Amino acid sequence: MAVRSRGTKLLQTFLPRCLAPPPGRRHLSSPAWSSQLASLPPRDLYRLSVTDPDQFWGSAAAERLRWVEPFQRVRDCELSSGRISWFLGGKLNVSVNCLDVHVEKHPDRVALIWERDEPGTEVKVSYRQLLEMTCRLANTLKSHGIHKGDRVAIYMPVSPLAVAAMLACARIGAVHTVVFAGFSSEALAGRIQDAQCKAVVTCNQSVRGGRLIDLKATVDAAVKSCPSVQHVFVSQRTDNPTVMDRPRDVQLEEAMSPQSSICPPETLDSEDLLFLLYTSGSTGQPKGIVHTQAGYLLYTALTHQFVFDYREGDVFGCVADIGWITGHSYVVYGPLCNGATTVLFESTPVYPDPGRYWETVQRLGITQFYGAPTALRLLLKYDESWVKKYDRSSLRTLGSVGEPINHEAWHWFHSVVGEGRCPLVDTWWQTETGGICIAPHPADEGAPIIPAMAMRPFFGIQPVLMSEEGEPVQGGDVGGALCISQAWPGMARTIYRDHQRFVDAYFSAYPGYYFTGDGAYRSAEGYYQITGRMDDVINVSGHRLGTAEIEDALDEHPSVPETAVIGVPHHIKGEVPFAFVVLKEEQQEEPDAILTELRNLVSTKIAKYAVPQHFLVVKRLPKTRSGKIMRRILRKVATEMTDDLGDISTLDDPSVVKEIVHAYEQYRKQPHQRKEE
Ligand code: 7RM
Repeated sequence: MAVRSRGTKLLQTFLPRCLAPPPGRRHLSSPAWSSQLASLPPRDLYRLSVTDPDQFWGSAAAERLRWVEPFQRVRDCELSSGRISWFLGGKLNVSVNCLDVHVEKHPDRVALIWERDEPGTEVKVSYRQLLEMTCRLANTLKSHGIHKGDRVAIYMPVSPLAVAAMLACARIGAVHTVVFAGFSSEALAGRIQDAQCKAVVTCNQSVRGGRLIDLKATVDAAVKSCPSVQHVFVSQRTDNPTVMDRPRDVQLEEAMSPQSSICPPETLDSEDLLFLLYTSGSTGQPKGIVHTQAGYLLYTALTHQFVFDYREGDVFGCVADIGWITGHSYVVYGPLCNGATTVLFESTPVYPDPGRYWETVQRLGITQFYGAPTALRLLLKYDESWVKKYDRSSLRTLGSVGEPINHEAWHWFHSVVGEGRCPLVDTWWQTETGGICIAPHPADEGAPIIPAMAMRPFFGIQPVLMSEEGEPVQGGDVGGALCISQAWPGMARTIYRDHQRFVDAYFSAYPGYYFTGDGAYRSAEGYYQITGRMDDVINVSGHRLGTAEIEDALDEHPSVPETAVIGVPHHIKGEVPFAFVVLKEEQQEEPDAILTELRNLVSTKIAKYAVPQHFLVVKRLPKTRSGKIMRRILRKVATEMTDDLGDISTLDDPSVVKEIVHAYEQYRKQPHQRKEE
């Protein structure tokens, strides 16, 4: 039974007086948005959300989510200590909100369209089927000793079973941590160990771009060093056999089939953990970002509706992998909470040819297409006929995420793909923010969209730009460090088992504010443009990588005393890692074999995409007297901007600069280096 909280009533008496919608404004038709809020223009909703967050979020949570017990208090947040709680005292179940509520109303509506690697072999899963699959999987987990609070690693490609595994965890109150199925066994093991996972859910193989990848073999290698893992559940994605180590290994489909298709949902507190997702920071191990139940779900549902102008009957196509936060929020939780039909894209943008995305749009009738700039930059190199030969008239909104979108890609996406008639939303957000924070609001008719600008804060988001002195910068046409001054329901709650690291990373640079790590510019009109990372995190094809992680992997090589990795621009991937490597004296003459070993090290320790595109062997690194590597100088060298090195007076020995510039010039002369660009 749905229980309404006090917020709804409050809002209904409050709204008509102060925020009457202007006449003639289009009604935003979303099935789950029932009150007068629905008829308000987004601009007025934004004002309400920042002037009275309790009112706004309280009503939204009461109306949009089904509660087992109503919450007693909308929020209790103190940014300086990283204490963030929303909808206190409320009890609910996320899987009920994503499944059961829709099965009651429209059991046969398609929940998932699994766009499998091979074009034309898509599989549709209704809400009823997804609920049954989720319950069977949940009962399977329970019968193998997994209960509320236990952590479960999901190492699977995008598929209905992967979604069911996430929702099955949510149903029984287990905490999932999805690990991108391209990560190496060591990266997987590190995450399993940090989270102390009791089980891993995987597939025998994955299929991508026509190629098979042995996921189970990677899991086997990983769990050797993970004593917490009691079971590995293996789904059969391909017909090829897998070595099973029973009773540890459990064939998933076999185990599910005798299970009941009903699983009573666990009642969870608003602030119980929903999932962990590991993400790179500027130092140390990846951080287990913690998201909780109600606030996260509500925030993804509202952003999914408003930013993409989602309406009932739409086919929502976010092509992200579920291993990234974008897949969590806009393939799974946001769309399913809204009762949408969501596409699971298993393939690649160029398989079997560069028309794949648009052929899929035509075949599935996709209405919103949400992708990454790196893929767009790759596709725009091909002839426009790859786009134009497919009917894209179903498209209504286009979206971009993951990194700054350059003007060329923006215009190609908007004019060629969208024929100039679909709003293109550049959406800025992070693993830590849970959902989109800055983006145009296409549902707000008449609001301008300026190319390549993330534009406007979402409901409840108050961006602040900070000067180098740590003071808020006022006015327009200014830049600074991007912070957010008030808590919002979708934000991360902590770093798993390391709250101090959470406070240090996000709340101590500018006390009282959430610091994003990104720089931004605010135009005279008050619109925001993200300029990129300010810390030692680089963004390869939209995926975050800490330079420290790569350095850690390289430094393990016995012949390598020291390395420094920076990001350099790349025309397709956005950025690629560039490694400066110091070799032991005796190795300096013949570095090629070592460089090959270094490439392998990074690939096995992290993932293939983390392997530096460039290696430059140097005698020593530029350091300050306190021993800090001056990456700024390395960046200038690698981007060939040595005319303007800035202040090098703090360098311990300024002659090192000449040395490195010389090494770089030699490197540039090697013919094989040039053709890689
Ligand atoms: C959703 C996601 C977060 C980092 C973030 C930025 C960069 C993401 C944009 C962007 C410019 C954008 N989560 N970033 N979106 N930069 N414009 N629209 O990507 O945790 O993996 O990465 O990605 O630097 O801090 S993430």
